[in-house]
Amino acid sequence: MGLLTEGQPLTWDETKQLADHVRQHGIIQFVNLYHQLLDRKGDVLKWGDEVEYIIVKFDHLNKTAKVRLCAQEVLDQLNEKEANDPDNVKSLWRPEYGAYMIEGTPGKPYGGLLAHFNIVEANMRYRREEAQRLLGPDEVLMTITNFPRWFQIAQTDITKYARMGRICVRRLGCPEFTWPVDEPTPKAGVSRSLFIPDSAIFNGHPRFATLTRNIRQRRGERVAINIPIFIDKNTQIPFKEDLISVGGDTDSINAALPNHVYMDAMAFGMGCCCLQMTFQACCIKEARTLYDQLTPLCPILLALTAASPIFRGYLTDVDCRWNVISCSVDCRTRQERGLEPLTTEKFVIPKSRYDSTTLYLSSEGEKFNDVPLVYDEQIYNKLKNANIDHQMAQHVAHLFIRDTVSLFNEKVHQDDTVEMDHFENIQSTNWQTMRFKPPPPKSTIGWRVEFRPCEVQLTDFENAAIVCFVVLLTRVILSYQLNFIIPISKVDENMSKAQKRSAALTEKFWFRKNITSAFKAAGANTTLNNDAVYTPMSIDEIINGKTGEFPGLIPLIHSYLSSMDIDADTHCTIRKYLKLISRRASGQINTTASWIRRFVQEHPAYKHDSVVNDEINYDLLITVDGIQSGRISCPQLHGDCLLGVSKTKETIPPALQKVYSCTP
Ligand code: GSH
Repeated sequence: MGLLTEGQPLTWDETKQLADHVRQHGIIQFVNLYHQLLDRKGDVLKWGDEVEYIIVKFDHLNKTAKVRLCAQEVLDQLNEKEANDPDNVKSLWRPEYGAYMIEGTPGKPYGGLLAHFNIVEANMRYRREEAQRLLGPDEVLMTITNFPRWFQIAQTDITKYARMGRICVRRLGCPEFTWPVDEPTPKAGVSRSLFIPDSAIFNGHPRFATLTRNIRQRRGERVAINIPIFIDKNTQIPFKEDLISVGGDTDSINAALPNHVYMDAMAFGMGCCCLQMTFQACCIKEARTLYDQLTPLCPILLALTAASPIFRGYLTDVDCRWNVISCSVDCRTRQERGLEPLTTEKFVIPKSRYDSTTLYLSSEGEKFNDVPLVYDEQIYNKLKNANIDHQMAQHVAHLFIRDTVSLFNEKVHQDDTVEMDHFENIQSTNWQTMRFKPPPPKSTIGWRVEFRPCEVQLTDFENAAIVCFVVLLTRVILSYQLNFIIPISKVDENMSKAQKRSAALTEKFWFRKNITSAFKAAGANTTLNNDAVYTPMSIDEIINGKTGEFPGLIPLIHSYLSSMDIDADTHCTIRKYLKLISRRASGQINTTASWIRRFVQEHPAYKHDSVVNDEINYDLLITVDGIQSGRISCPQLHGDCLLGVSKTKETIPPALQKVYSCTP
């Protein structure tokens, strides 16, 4: 969770009037900070994970599961410890978009010791237990990317009620997926969703509702999310729901595509959970390198962590949340989406503000920036005139094509020499696969990058495995000077592929052939569209390697680790993590998405009509609870990787603290 400005939110009309003010001052703030901190060097590797959770309430008598709208109460208690003793807490808790979501991070960032890999999972477990203790007896904290069964329109009821002449009198369907139960309000409130009540949005802070309202108002209509339905043998084709029966208007009817699951609110996207990581680099140059080198890995990690095949109670043809969130915050007007000629807007903008990065920032990446960049030229010129280099100026001028979508009265006028809120305002609502983060003013924190694509996994073991894998990759990238850069257009193509059903097994991704060529050599000898640079590879080949052709990321990590002195417990933990990643990549074990899909398809109550009904939803979540708590073993998801687990600890033994350092 980034910026959480306190205060009184302005209306959308007021916010819109101040859009240029925010941009102008945001740029001044960035320039001031940039020059103050450009030469900041010598920071050490620090990193941390962020896990998002949802709270589920079970009704065992009626076999239903609902999202429990209690995040505020839970956070109030969780935050007490931090308020009393901020330097000595083992976890930090923050709100997220849903009133049923919370986000947890370790109390302090981890550092360059290899032994830190041995405490990640234990800390995740600590967090899970800490929050779980505050919940009711039938409530469970879950790391599932998406709550499966939101509002569903009951197709059979439609005919029944039509016959009774009551079609518009009663809302048809199943609005009872929140606890407390609440009704959507299609004609009032911030999201005006046909399906989700505003009470599902976290209301302990005005940011989330304000973003929801402003995104809708800026766009000029409700957001529209259409995800292809998974067509099973009994799926009703064409699949088209009776939106009028749930209060739909012409806009929603026009927005809903046939054979797609239609969703109309920010909650469908930002209400999903992910696993993020942030890395502190030693200096700005290293941060730019990491930003670029991790960019081509985003779609690969998205496919590998795919965990969301169900949306609004239907099996879909995608495995990931990414496009759903992207559409759920797509505030572009019709002109900006290229649907109408530009008359009042400045730009046609190809992507939503939640999307993949479009620009490499390092000198090695520059020539691979092959996607025409939409950026504000005036802002670019200002930045250039302030001695910001071409790529960084483009990057910021690109972020700043967006309007602020959340502004607070108290924050309109700021001291640009010391504050950064206007910059952060735009930065923190550009939700891209990677985020380049300048050091906050007056802090000891250095230049950082955030890795944002991963879907959250069911167990702490899996989440720790992914975190450790990505952190180790950053070490290997820097130590071996690896180069993953391919044209950014190919990364975009990979992002679309990564979300398809079973992508981890069936898709081929553009990947750089020779990743060990030093930057200079690669820059000098290769041209953009040269087949010599990149080639289609399966996730298995990328992760595990292909004899004689590609070394594979895991073998590279093993080779890196073989030169390090590691204690036995840490070594054992890392090996288990890498084994899990390796087997997911090879298809020996399922991705979370494939496992969930299979669970639904094999459930006796599934009618092969793509519908995930209450009973399946309940059984799925009960099983997830069993798996994440270790009561149910799931070889399809974990193979034998969990055997003998776990030697992870909550603290590092003092003896190990001095010995190992994996700083390159
Ligand atoms: N849950 C999201 C995902 O699955 O990718 C990521 C979290 C996120 O972006 N949350 C929004 C936010 O603004 C909530 S509206 N977070 C703060 C930030 O990005 O600085």
